Amino acid sequence: MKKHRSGFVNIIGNPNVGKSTLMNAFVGEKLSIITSKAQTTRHRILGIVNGDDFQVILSDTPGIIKPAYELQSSMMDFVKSAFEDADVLLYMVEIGEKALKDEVFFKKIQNSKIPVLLLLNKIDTSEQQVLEEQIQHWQELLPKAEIHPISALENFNVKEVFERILELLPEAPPYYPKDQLTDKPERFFVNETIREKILMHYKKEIPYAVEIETEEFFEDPDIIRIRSVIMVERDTQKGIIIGHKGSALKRVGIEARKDLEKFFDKQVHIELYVKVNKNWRSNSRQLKRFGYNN
Ligand SMILES: Nc1nc2c(ncn2[C@@H]2O[C@H](COP(=O)(O)OP(=O)(O)OP(=O)(O)O)[C@@H](O)[C@H]2O)c(=O)[nH]1
Ligand SMILES: [Mg+2]
Repeated sequence: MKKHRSGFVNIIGNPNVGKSTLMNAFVGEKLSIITSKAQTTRHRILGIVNGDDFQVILSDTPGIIKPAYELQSSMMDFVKSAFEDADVLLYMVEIGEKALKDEVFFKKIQNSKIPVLLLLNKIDTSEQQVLEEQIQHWQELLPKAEIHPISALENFNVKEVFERILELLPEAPPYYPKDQLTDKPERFFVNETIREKILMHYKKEIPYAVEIETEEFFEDPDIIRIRSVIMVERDTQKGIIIGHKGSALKRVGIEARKDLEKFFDKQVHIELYVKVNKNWRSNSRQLKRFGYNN
């Protein structure tokens, strides 16, 4: 009989390089939201891939930044935790990038005792010669890392990386039940889906000042009824979220509902409210309530 392999495979890297896109590609479900804006992911999200003789526990993490307020410090705590329990590190960079902007984290990768796969992402946007230069650049910076050029978006080389991960995982029994896909509850995915629509439709600081809290999640046999609050930091932001005669908020609700109906494979009814929660991003009690402080 084949031995069972299991372990933690943690994806880290700069903002916007494609970490969440890759995690979703591995899992085959949209567990993490994806947008073209930096700092889309705020949490550490597990995506579990199960097979008869393996369990790969992937972690998507926030992009590495220098924190300017407490929410961002909590986000970086999630990244730190991902360094601590990894069996394999997936360090993701995108074509054209030179190194992690945070030197402390970069040194950790350089000195890592566990296997590091450097995933050079978005190669669909690059030419062969540029790709070769990039590979050489990373080989010099991280001589111990294995370099894999990929396109998470186009699913290029993703399967090969997964096969390599399986070879590197230790022999171990599964950590989670074999039918489990993630560590996050249903409400979390509701919150994230709404936040994705806000990242897509509002400009500048607005998405970064928003947090979602789902107050009700009732599952009837044929419909899920949801009520969520969109929290902003200031009164002026509340008006912007709602928009002229409520039109902007309505669009968020409609688009979130469509995605959630796909996600839960069921009809969804969603009610959205907007509330001001002054400076929640810098308030540790509020952050804890929203699940940011471990
Ligand atoms: N062309 C191309 N675009 C990609 C690829 N992978 C991801 N993207 C795009 O890059 C953007 C960021 O992707 P995400 O997966 O949200 O990146 P992330 O690293 O999780 O970002 P943060 O959560 O903000 O740190 C999105 O617009 C993706 O569609 C790829 O292989 N090729
Ligand atoms: Mg992300």
